[in-house]
Amino acid sequence: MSAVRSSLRAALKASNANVSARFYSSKTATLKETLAAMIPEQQERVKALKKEHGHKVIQEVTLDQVYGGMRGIKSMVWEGSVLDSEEGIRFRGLTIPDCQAQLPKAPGGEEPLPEGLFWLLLTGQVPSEQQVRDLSAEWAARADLPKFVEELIDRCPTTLHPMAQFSLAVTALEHESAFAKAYAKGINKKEYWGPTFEDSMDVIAKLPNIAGRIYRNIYKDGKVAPIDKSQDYSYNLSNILGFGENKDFVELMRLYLTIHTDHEGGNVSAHTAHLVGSALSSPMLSLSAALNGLAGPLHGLANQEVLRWIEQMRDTIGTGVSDETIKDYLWKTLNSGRVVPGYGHAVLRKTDPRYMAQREFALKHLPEDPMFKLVSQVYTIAPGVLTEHGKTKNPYPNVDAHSGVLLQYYGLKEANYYTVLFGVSRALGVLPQLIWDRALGMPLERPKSFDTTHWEKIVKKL
Ligand code: HAX
Repeated sequence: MSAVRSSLRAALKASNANVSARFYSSKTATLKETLAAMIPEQQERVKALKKEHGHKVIQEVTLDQVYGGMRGIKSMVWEGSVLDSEEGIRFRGLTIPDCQAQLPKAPGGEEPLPEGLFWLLLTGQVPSEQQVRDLSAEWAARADLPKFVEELIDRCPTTLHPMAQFSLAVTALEHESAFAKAYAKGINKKEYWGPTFEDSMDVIAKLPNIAGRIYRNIYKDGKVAPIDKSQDYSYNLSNILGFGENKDFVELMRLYLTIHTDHEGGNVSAHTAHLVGSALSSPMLSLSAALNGLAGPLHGLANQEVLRWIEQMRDTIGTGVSDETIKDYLWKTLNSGRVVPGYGHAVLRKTDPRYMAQREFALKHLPEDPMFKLVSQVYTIAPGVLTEHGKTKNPYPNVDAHSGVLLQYYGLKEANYYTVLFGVSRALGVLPQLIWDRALGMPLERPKSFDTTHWEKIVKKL
């Protein structure tokens, strides 16, 4: 115990952590204390792993992989989650149903709180109820935006896409970055993780105000409700959007913000956060870069595209139509050279468990909604059509195939906005890794590239 205590003290000192002395039981320690206690052991573990096995060849890489978006090349470290092509995501070993069962919930709530998932991703531990309540309170206390960021959002034209506004506002938080300030003063690299943690907590705490303000400005009256310091993160986001009174919507947000957080390291947004962070850009700049990647239609923007596509389908063919009519509509989409949004995945080869979690929610709360029924009907037909089409390696639905239908049911009908909610959640997934990247001293990321002439020479010699 005394060895643990002394390594903890050393880690806290090294991180410049401003924490009060308290008993470091795993059920009462703050998140920063819990993390600080883990870092020295993990540093030693990685050091020993590299020393003993660093020279070993992990896998061979084909030219197809080089020209194929680096698909499947095992080359990243990501502590929070691992994606299995058949089973789907596990967060620190827990499946989505495990998280729904084990993570703390709001009083009277049934869905897990994203605060708990953030804790789990960062530490690998399931927090106690009190630890999660304290984290909700800490985020609420850090939630205020600098005046100039509010004004920046308010000055954006309402025609500027919400994701562009979101990324702009997160970039502007750079002004407050503890990491950038500490770096400018010459912080020792062993201490990087401390201000990275503080920035990550700050930026996450401010996202409901940023995301909510963008929504209220573009689609409503521009008035932004204050943060309620006695409430959880998802309630506050819902309330700013204008849905705080609707308990089911708040529950949906808790589930939504939990399941969209993390999907291992190679997806565009996660990889971008890690890559930009490897240059020692602040958490604010790393996150805003990740959000720009999330805003692409092959990644997070697919949730917007799905709802538009479903609405167009409904407007063209109506609801309560035959399977054959839906099949024809799917073929029309494919034959026009477009993708079926919400279907396919770079890694998954089965239905995404994040889709299933949202489907379970819909079956419980809105089983008779005509749009849900349409989405369910597509779910039974699209995999067969995509298989017959013969291109996609995965004909099953991904996370984005379902989220819009849930949001529109509760009145959040502005599909252009949907990826912002994904972005709020994704911050909770990519920032824990950035903190670990700094704690483990991960270097600048710099893979090797060649032009095609050079690749021709290389492969001809093989
Ligand atoms: N509809 C039609 N064609 C599809 C398809 C779909 N849903 N999914 C894949 N394909 C096509 C690809 O375009 C590709 O065609 P080409 O050979 O002509 O280029 C071919 O099938 C092989 O692709 P793949 O290997 O199966 O898939 P990738 O790993 O290259 O891409 C994508 C994965 C998710 C980008 C892809 O499935 C897609 O475009 N899906 C639709 C958009 C979407 O739902 N994106 C969200 C994914 C989840 C996510 O990141 N959320 O944030």
